[in-house]
Amino acid sequence: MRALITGITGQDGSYLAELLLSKGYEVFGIVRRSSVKKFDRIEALVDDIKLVEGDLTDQSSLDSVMHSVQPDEVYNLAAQSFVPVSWNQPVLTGDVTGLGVMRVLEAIRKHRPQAKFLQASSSEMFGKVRETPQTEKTPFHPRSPYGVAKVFGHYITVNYRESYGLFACSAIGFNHESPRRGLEFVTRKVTHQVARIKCGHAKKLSMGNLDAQRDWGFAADYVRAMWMMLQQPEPEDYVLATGKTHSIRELLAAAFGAVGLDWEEYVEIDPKLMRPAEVDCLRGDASKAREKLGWEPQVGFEELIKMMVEADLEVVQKAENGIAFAASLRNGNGNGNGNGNGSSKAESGHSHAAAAPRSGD
Ligand code: NAP
Ligand code: G4F
Repeated sequence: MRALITGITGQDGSYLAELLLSKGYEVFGIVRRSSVKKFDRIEALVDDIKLVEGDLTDQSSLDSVMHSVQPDEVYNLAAQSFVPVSWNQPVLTGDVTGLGVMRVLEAIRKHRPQAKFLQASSSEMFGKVRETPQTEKTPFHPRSPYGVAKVFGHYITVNYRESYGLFACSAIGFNHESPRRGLEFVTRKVTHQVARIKCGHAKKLSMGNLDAQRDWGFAADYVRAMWMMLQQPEPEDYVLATGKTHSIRELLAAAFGAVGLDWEEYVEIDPKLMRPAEVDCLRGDASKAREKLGWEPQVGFEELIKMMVEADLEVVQKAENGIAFAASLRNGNGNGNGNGNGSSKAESGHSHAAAAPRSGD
């Protein structure tokens, strides 16, 4: 079997690539041209996967990839996925996160109509929720340009299934996290800063709305459900969620608590981090996925946050070691041992190796 993943360099893409390789798939991933290659999350896999250049804003690149790869399964995980950026870059977000889905579907329709297609839709589509918990039947009321773009992506997936008979499915994913989560998202922002505070590198954590509530699960569980969706006899849409909701305050308590600190001594509110329109509370009902796919998330909230804090403590300590090693080289006494054990291959071999912090995060 041959799979094509858009967004393979992202959090979910890296877990999905690992899962598909473990099942014996030949895995292709679309990557964007960039002046600097940022393949941190898939560094351990680069010898086992095939990377092809393309961009969701460019139809011709998607056509040519689809024509040459001829995949059996296509997973569309690529998106401008950070909600606040969607207010600053609404047109780009609409182009990539919304129209990009249609471009991938067009490429499939023209060059590989027998391929099965998975769209990574989002609980952000429920936005100002009409009912709780949210199911596949709950009406949408998105609250950001990102959410609006995802509604387009969802309905164009349904439409290509109904118009052209494509095996096209929409996975309505609630928030899912991991040590590989981008540093701008709230869970990773918190766990990474907790690690920095614990190691003495920071004193404060600036936060936005502490009242928001999310249904948080573990990313590896969610990509497993995406794969299961494409193994069904019929293409259908599924909510993927844990069914449990926690507030940002509870997230802070869990993360600081994991290293024996009291969050209230470190957190300050920055009004600039409040959103123009907020999604107050999300809680998903994944009964359909449980019953039809036999899917159950394996990792709960407390375990997830503890895993992320521990991974970030490692990230911060490795960075410290790297700085110490560089200093020892400058001073002429570096021997490559002890503090300087910074082999990137070894690091990325860690099963949930966290993405290294990037400048500006
Ligand atoms: P992520 O870490 O932000 O990854 C996004 C991926 O999209 C990256 O590989 C990125 O490539 C790629 N990308 C961005 N713009 C592109 C473009 N113009 N052309 C081609 N590739 C492009 O996101 P994630 O958390 O893994 O989420 C995966 C998908 O699930 C996204 O569609 C997201 O909206 C959706 N989703 C996520 C969650 C969640 O909680 N994680 C929940 C619901 C839905 P670069 O590395 O080059 O930037
Ligand atoms: O972690 P977040 O940025 O995730 P958000 O906006 O829920 O979106 C994520 O989940 C969606 C699924 O529901 C995905 F579709 C989307 O791609 C992305 O993966 O923020 C979570 C909550 C928000 O209510 C936000 O206002 O945390 C609140 N928050 C409070 N302080 C903060 C902060 N969020 C961020 N990023 N940074 C803060 O300082």
